[in-house]
Amino acid sequence: MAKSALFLILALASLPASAQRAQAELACTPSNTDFAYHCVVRLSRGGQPLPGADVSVGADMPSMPMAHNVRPVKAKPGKAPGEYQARLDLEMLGEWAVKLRLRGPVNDQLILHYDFDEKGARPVIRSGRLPRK
Ligand SMILES: [Cu+2]
Repeated sequence: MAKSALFLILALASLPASAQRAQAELACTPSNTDFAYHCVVRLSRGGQPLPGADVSVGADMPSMPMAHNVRPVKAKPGKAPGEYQARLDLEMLGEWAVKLRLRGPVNDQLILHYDFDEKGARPVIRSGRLPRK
């Protein structure tokens, strides 16, 4: 049991970059329209930028299930490799779960929790505690 677990860990650690999960971060600035943001998605895998992906960006509010219906938008390639641009038309400020659907060099789905305010968006950090009400 312990031996096979160790083997699994070693096997995962030696996976090539192409087999690692994609990672994403968001940088958003407010647009002239209320609750709409210009966002840049940075995709990477194994520490390297991940260009050439088909990226669609959706959003939902974890605290308000079913209350919002933000249609997923297709992101356009951005200025640098691994960057993608999308306009996110959110319906209010607060914590959103941004859902990235990736197709192409990777087929994956990533959920990013970000707090949107008048200035932009910051990742939601949870210190292992229950979410505050
Ligand atoms: Cu809401």
